[in-house]
Amino acid sequence: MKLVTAIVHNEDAANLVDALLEKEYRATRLHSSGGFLKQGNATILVGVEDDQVDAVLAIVSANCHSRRQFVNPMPPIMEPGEFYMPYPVEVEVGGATVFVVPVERFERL
Ligand code: 2BA
Repeated sequence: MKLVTAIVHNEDAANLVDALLEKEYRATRLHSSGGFLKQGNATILVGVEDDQVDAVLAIVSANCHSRRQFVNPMPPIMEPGEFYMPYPVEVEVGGATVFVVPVERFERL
């Protein structure tokens, strides 16, 4: 068995969960936030048999889209009288960041 952990954009999460449930995969949505952008995203957990991993990844890929976002860099420490003009930096946030890890034991108690 494997645990598929997909970190996805908030706006894609609902569609992704619906698509997984439609194919009868059980999923858990966690509210998370990215360390870099410090913005909300969603972490979707799906426990599946080994031979279902590729099908789950295909559903993730079909429902999650990359986006360009702007982030304001941290201003440097300024001396009195210095002037700093912050320019937003553009980053591409991927459709999904996915980890597939082995599950040692799975129980529904
Ligand atoms: P964030 O950490 O908020 O990162 C958002 C996007 O900012 C990243 O998109 C990447 O394009 C950019 N970025 C992140 N760190 C950067 C850095 N040090 N320098 C320049 N640009 C940087 P993605 O790579 O698609 O990641 C989307 C989200 O997936 C991340 O949100 C984070 O929540 C998660 N993530 C990505 N890689 C991860 C990892 N190795 N472990 C755990 N979570 C990860």
